[in-house]
Amino acid sequence: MMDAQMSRLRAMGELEAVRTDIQGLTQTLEGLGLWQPSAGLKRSCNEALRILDRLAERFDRKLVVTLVGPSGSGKSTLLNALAGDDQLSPAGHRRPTTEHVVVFCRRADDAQQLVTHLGPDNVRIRASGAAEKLENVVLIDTPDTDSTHQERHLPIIHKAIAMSDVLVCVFDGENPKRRDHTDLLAPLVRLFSGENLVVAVNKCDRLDESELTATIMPEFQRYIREAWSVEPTAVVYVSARSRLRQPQWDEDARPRHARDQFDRLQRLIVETFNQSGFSVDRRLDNARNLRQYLQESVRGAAQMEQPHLEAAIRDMAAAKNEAMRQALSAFQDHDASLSAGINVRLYQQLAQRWLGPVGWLLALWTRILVLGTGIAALLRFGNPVRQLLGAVSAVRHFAESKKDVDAADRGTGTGTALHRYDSAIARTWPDIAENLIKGRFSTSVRDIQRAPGHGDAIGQQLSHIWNDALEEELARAGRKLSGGLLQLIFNLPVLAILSYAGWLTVVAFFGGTILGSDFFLHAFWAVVLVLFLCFFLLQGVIRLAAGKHRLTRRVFSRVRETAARQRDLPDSPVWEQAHAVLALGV
Ligand SMILES: Nc1nc2c(ncn2[C@@H]2O[C@H](COP(=O)(O)OP(=O)(O)O)[C@@H](O)[C@H]2O)c(=O)[nH]1
Ligand SMILES: [Mg+2]
Repeated sequence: MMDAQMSRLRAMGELEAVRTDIQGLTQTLEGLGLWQPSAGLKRSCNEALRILDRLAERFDRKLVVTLVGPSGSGKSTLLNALAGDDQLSPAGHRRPTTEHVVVFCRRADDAQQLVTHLGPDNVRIRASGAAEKLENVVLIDTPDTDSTHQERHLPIIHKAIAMSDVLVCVFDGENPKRRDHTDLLAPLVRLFSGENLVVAVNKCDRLDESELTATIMPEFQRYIREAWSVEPTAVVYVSARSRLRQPQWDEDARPRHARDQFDRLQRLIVETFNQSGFSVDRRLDNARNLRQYLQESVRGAAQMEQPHLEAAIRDMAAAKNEAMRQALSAFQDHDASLSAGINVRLYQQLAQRWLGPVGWLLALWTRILVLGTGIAALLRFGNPVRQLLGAVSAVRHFAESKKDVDAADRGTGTGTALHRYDSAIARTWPDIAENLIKGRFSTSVRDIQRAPGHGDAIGQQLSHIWNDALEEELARAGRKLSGGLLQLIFNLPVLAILSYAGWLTVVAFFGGTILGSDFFLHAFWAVVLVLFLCFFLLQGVIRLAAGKHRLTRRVFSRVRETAARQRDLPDSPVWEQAHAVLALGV
């Protein structure tokens, strides 16, 4: 008893794990709205989750074995033969014969779940003493499919199958390889693991005995394996009608022989399936099979897109880099004030690092730069982001408003830069979009607004790269130009004069002599002149080492390098989903 409970608990746990996996898959698919197959796959996942719900509900209940197959193949006759009651499910030539799901079970409440989910009108319960051998199994016959009531019957059949554990697929032996029948069953069969599938070729009494065993059955077995890509637990030939209590053969259509495998089928149901505890394993098999089937479907669909999406991703990255390059070159060409701004920032760096009289003068000079000519450049340069974003939105509305484009064109290099960026993307986008569409992306990707990097995102990315590069270059130049030795050399002359004048003053003071004001005026000018001289020299050195154009060029080349290295295109659904679909294929 304990063992049974433990194994049941373990099974419930595994069922939950399967459920979580399928839910994860559904969530992934939900994020792939642009990839068209995702809708259908998501539907399958949801359907599978519903089946798992049913399965969890009936975990403790009897194994549900369902007969399915084309109309007239002999499902009802087979059920009657298995039940040992000729009248259990209506069979015959006049269509429709079976209009309801017929449930053969021991007690009426064995069929309760079916009644609840299919509706009482669609279920006929045949609780019978004849079912005494079926301790743990419920047998179901399904309604006709190709009758006038097909519309009404098909949903019932689907629902019944979703609540089944084992499928017995019945084929008409006189014409077993009917494509439409195998195709009709194919999507339903996929819900079951091979272990839980039985194929019965009925009416074998109509076929020549030796042909049946030597040719028909082996060929049929191969055919089924190919059509459904599954290995059923048994493929048997039966003559259901011969096994009725009263077969009532027509005189002109008596059986051609008495050979069949009905007993094997019956044993399978009454002995194997009927074992207690058997249902838990069967159900887990089905659940695992369902998960595997969904995972394979998703992987298979994603793999089909691989070459197209890989090409699209490669081209997107290349297009972005090329567009970035063009944008940056325009930026560089046009904006001379940028260099002035960079120059001011360099002086700010140095002012912070330098000590001594030259350091004070540097700080003063930086102030003057900022307040004077520098201020406009600093603002414009200090916030390229705002300029970029303004230009982006201007260019983005290209189609709607010529006025905005004119404004962008009239603007500085940044406007042209973004314009160049967008037109570079616009040139390459149609080809990329076609590749995406070949990878079954929605045709809405043709819209240029879908192109990665189109719009604000690229402005932000650019400003990010820009600011990083600028800070690094400035820090580097600042460090190089603030070495201790350099500071010492340039401060030394002023310090020497200061010390000398100080020395003379102090010595004179203690000698009792008071120096005249001429001395101090002279000393002051000597200090000022030398300080200015040193500062001019230092400016020369700064210009040589990090001339403003040189520094600007450095920043640009660093920006360009970083931009080329950037592989990701942030906030772009197309880019992200193309990657996600590729990842599903591995
Ligand atoms: N010769 C022969 N006829 C059968 C056999 N099984 C069923 N039939 C006949 O095929 C017809 C359709 O059977 P039925 O059970 O109603 O098929 P269903 O639509 O699949 O339920 C009936 O006339 C049956 O008597 C069989 O094993 N041999
Ligand atoms: Mg029937």
